[in-house]
Amino acid sequence: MTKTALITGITGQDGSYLAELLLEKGYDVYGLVRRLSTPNVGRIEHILRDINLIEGDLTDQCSLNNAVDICKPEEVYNLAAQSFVGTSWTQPIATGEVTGLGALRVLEAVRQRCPDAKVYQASSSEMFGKVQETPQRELTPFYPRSPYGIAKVYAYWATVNYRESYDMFASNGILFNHESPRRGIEFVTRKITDGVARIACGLDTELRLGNLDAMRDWGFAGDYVKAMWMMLQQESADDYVVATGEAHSVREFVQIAFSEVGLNYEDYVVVDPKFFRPAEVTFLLGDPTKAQESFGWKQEVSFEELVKMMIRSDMELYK
Ligand code: NDP
Ligand code: GDR
Repeated sequence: MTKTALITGITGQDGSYLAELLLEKGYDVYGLVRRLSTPNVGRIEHILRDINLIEGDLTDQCSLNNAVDICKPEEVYNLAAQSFVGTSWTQPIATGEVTGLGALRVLEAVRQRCPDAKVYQASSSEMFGKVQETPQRELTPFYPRSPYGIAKVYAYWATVNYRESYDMFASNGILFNHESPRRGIEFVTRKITDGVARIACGLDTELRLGNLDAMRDWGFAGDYVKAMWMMLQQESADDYVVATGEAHSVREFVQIAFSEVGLNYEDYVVVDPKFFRPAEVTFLLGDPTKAQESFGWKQEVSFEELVKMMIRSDMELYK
């Protein structure tokens, strides 16, 4: 029997990989897309014929109700968000509306229209913020450090609450940073690989960055969308950390990226206070034991392979 899935945020990095995965598994895939002056379908251009797009917005309850009425999904993946932490200080209200309340609206649409559907909520390691223990696991207390982190904590608890209040199948994936050649250009990994490729091709002379000592647990987005799907195949809903269990600094990422094209980062990187954040999350490191033991998830792409994959892709683009 063919299953039907609705993905909010299908035009984003994760949405595009998840859509590919679900198509491979034989799903009917529906994606929610918002109206923009120019459609942002670059990441899903190659599968546009295989998926169905429904217009809607996480700030509009009617459009979400309508979307679930149209596709009657068995699985709903709520990946849509204002997902850039930096922007959450300049647009805190919009971030709260979309990233926080938006998740509640998705839960409401499912509760009212298709209560048997399983819901995946894209929760984030940013909820741990000023970390209360290392490594961070499912029971580590939250201490968000940005309006984005606050909004994700709201969405996390809304998901738990709908599970407990209405017996809905609603799971949180607490995912640590995951990257790919499809990563948005303002996130530090892609900003670095794009910048290095530009410098290597003679199009730029410097790369301006913020805190080089920030530590992140970085994995490959293609591996992480598999965990999302696995979570919804379990007997019951639950919350899981997905991470590699390895932390690296922004500086290490920069070093490997420049050395891939035979350059020394110290000759090109300029630290610019403009890219420092009002409050920082300095050391994120996840413990994925529960996801590994419950459904056998494992990381396939290593940190070094990830950096190299992203550099190769950006070099191709500029060549
Ligand atoms: P992206 O920023 O690449 O994608 C975000 C998606 O949300 C886009 O499709 C965007 O659409 C959509 N969107 C934004 N605002 C709205 C709105 N008002 N209504 C409907 N759709 C909207 O994020 P990622 O793919 O990297 O991340 C996916 C999810 O996982 C996000 O919720 C993110 O916060 C979360 N997350 C990500 C992690 C990561 O490392 N990547 C780690 C942990 C959590 P458009 O194309 O129109 O802008
Ligand atoms: P993050 O990702 O905030 O972890 O959120 P980002 O790549 O933006 O920052 C990672 C770290 O790098 C430092 N940094 C810089 N960051 C950016 N963007 N630009 C710079 O020039 C720069 N220089 C240093 C930052 O200070 C930070 O410490 C991502 C998003 O995908 C969220 O949606 C998701 O929830 C979390 O990962 C887990």
